[in-house]
Amino acid sequence: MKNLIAILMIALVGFTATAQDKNAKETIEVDGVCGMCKVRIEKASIKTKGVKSAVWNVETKELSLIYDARKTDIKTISEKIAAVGHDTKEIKATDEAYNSVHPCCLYRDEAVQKDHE
Ligand SMILES: [Cu+2]
Repeated sequence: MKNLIAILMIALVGFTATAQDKNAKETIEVDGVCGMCKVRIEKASIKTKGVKSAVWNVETKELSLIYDARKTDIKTISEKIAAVGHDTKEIKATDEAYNSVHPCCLYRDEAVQKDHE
């Protein structure tokens, strides 16, 4: 009987994990400095197929995501963000993409970082 309960528990946990795939929640680090960066980062995330919600916090540099894990993953989302010029922990933006952002958003520049403090 105990074994049966254990099996049921494992099955239940497994089922719950599968059910959550549709609404996977994850927070990743994304570099940026201002409200314009916020709009750019969130837009790039939301435009990624499978992403349901994306909220970036300028203070903590954290991007809170809700996405369908069957359709996309963190790597894909990170690539989309890097493509519009923002570094993520996993994927760095190319210099070309980085230089395409508004001059006040050049977050790798120390002077710009100071400006936004
Ligand atoms: Cu900005």
